Amino acid sequence: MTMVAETMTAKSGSGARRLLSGDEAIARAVWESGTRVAAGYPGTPATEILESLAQYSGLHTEWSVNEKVALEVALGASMAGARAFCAMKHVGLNVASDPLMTMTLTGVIGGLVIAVADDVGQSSSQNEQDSRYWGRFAHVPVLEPADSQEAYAMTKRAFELSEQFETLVILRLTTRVCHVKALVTPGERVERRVPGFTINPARWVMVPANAKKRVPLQLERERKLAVFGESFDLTIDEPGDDRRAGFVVSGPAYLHLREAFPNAPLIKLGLSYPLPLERIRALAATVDKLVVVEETEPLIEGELRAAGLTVYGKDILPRIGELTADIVGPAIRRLIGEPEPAAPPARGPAPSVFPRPPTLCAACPHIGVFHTLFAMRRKVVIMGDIGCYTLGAGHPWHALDSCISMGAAMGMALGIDKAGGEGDAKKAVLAVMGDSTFLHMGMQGLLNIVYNRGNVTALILDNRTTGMTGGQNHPGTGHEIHGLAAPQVDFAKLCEALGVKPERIKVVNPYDLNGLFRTIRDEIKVPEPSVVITNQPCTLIGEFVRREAHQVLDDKCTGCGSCMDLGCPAISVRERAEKHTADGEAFEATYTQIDARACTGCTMCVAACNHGAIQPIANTAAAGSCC
Ligand SMILES: Cc1ncc(C[n+]2csc(CCOP(=O)(O)OP(=O)(O)O)c2C)c(N)n1
Repeated sequence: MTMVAETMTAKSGSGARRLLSGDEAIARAVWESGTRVAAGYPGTPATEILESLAQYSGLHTEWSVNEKVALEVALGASMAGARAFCAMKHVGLNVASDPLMTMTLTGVIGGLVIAVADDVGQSSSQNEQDSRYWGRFAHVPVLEPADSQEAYAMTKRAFELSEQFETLVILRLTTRVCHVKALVTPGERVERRVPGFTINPARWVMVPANAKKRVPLQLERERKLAVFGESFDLTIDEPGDDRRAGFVVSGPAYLHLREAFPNAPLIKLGLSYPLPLERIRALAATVDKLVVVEETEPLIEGELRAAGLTVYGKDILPRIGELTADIVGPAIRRLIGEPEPAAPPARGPAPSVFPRPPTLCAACPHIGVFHTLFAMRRKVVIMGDIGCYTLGAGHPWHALDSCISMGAAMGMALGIDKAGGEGDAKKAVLAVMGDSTFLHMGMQGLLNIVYNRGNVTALILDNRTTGMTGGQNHPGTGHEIHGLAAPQVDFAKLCEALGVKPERIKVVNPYDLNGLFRTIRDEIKVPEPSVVITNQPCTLIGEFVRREAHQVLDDKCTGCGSCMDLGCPAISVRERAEKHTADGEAFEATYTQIDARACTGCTMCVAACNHGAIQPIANTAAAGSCC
């Protein structure tokens, strides 16, 4: 029973159909559901949910410092009887898993929905994982939409379920559902009265004596949800007339299966946990073979086998990446002994696309850092982290030796420092991370370095944004989610508060390559924790000031290629030629050029060039006209 009273004071909405991405559709549904508090931390492919939600009024939206905090904010709001929402990418739920695993015991008051987006196919993530496991682990229901309209409808139902069963509900998304646009028919916002928090230690103080009493309730809730799932109307039975195979599908896999087999009987799971076992058994009894079509892990497949059903799944379908009709169709045709349809007429050779590896932007302040670290490569090991700066591991810098999880660089650096040993372990240890990453989970690691007397130099790359996910604000930017002014963290003072000595904290301009080199070189020599903070903004945010573009002067360029080593994408090779040194030794000279449209005049290449061959375009033009 919910304590939340619905007041039905609807605000303006729109019945007209709109083309929305899954993320936008979820935001709309969250708003319409009368949600009062929504929190999250950016992460592809979920970022746009909160970005979109922030444009609605009538609710508090925030970028929290990390996903654990976001979930705790949502729980607090729910405890006060408000509907609450939380969005994150799949790895974010790992971070939030600690409160998750106890919230499942307390349950919720106001409806609480977590949208968790799995990056199936790993377009922008450090791993591929299946968040549906959290539903099983935490004993909470999991809803799996296949497209934007379903994402919208299921979000609304998720709030209702959450209040009906007093449980948080997981809305499991994939990249395809989040980013593909489809037509959605939105409704109107329904305002809801918030009763406020009621003190109730037996419910909210999860000391063992209280928590133990909640476990049977949690299991009973799960049993009731299983019964409910058998008649849940967003789980759909589609009869079909082909009896050779019947399918159990969830999420966007449904669309791929339907494209490959329009007439196959199937159960499309809306609630994919708990499973509607009786409905699935009924389907199994009417078909020759039962096939589970699910992306990534053989989760449903395993549960059906455990329930005594004979099923096919990952023995015929891939376990990695997205499924498509081209993958599903042939695999199932082989299973049921159906010949492949005649191949469509050849369309000629596929157009070849020049491979373009990801790279840092022209004038990105991180370029100076990795150029500098490359120069001292033989003397340092560099624990890296996750953000735009992870590209420092790639060509031409090769100056990042790890990337595991957000904030991990600090702890790993200390581990390497303490382990000692020979070889690379004798080098100075650096930890590199971005400003958002530092605030997300890095600062605890720095505190740990200080506390345990580690000898690590931490580089905090403060570009005043969460660059990797498209430029979201965080407590270091001075702005909140709506772009309004907010208290701004002073990174130097924060590091001092964490115990780093003031004289060991240096703030540097990463475009000043010599100054940066000297600062890092000096700090790694000191046998105690030190911090180097870079202070130039990301080139893609409003704060960045574009200056005069530069060019390479042909008569001064020796073809040494030093400017290319910088890795700025505004600089490219114009011509290669065989040259000879004074000793007659042959070498390949690399004459370069600067794309004036991309160049922002950051001058890093001016410092990298030893021959004065790079100058502002205006200067050289002026010099020319003088003559
Ligand atoms: C637990 C977790 N949450 C979110 C993400 C998505 N993500 C990757 S890097 C990053 C932050 C990058 O910002 P910052 O540290 O400021 O570095 P920048 O990209 O600006 O260089 C985020 C949010 C993630 N990989 N893991």
